[in-house]
Amino acid sequence: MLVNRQFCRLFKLTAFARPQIRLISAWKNVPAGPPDAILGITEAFKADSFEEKINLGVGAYRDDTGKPYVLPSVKEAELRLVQKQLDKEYAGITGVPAFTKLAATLAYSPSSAALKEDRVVITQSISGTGALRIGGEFLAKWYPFEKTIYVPTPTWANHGAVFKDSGLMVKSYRYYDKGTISLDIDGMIEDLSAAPENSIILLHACAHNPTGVDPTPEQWQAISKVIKSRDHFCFFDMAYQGFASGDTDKDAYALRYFVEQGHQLVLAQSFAKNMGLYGERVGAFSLVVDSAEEKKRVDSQLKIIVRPMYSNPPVHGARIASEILGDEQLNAQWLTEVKAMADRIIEMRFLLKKHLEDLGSARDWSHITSQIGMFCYTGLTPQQVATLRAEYSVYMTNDGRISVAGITTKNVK
Ligand code: IK2
Repeated sequence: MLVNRQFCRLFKLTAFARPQIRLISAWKNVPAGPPDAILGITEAFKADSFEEKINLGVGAYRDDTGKPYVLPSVKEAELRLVQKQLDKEYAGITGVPAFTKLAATLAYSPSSAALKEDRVVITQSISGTGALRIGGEFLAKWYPFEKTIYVPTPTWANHGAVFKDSGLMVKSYRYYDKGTISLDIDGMIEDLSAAPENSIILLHACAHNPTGVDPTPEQWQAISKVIKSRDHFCFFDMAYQGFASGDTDKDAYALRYFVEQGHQLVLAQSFAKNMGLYGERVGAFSLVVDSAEEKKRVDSQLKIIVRPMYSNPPVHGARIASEILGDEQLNAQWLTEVKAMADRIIEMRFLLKKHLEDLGSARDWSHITSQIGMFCYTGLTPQQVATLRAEYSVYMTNDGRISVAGITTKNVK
């Protein structure tokens, strides 16, 4: 029945019979979508009443008490910001300039020729996901060849959706060998060679999510060679700089090597993990271009892409990151904190492996300690994952990925 407001007033219908101007809801045919592959696990975890439940789903760092960790350097930076009594004016479309300059230096290194020659275009982004999206949109609009991006199998669960929604075609290349629990370097090289020339190749700069398996420097060199020989274009995703080895320079090896080799590339950076700024959404998207003149043109088009999406980015998190990166003493402190987070994860890997062996597991668990970064790709089957969840309240993604940061000295056993 069509019920209008006058009718409701007349018959004193209020809360229980809401006035409705449509006979049929506009959303009647919207089907329920599946829960997010990663964040859906946190929802299920929260609903579990078992006291000793463990969430190894989402890739967010926890301290040894299992609590979210605010880095002391971040707390100090926030105190300094409060004392500065800054205003809350809009940032420009490409964000806080001090932040983007420092973010580029962190990624490409202070001695980067591309930076010195003013050939790096950069914009602040809504964390790493936003950077990937800006990159996807830019390539979909301006990449002059076939707009297909090749992502590793497996890859972060959100990559496909981000790039597809940006307007790119998404295909995959072999990356991980389940049999050897290591990099399928031959399969990867073969697939990159077989991809049509000028394809876009997504590369995880370090701490590959979800496998925790990174190429060695020699393997990166071979990858660079095949990419060059096919004139492919690289899209680096660096969401974990510092988290893999505890050293931000070491973790930027692949990116810097590719730039040195003359690859024109783009980069998505996130400060969610290495500064623990998850909810502040601090990131950057950058492109290494040919000249300072080209930089100006590309920069103008980046602005045209960002403006209708979210106008300009939030300032607080970017100011925190600038405060840390721009102050020698605070930066040194932050680097020791990044190292401590990476070291705690490494320690938990050793403990987990040791307990499995002490308990008499006949399986080879050496991959727990050979993999790096936040995640361990355990090799557990979806059925085993379901059993762990139903019978022990241990939550992880269906592919058997665990966030090692969710393990503590108290719950590891
Ligand atoms: N790229 C990769 C490879 C990532 O892993 C992430 C963060 N993923 O974290 C959640 C999880 O896998 O459990 C991102 C990009 C984007 O991160 P953000 O947008 O938070 O900076």
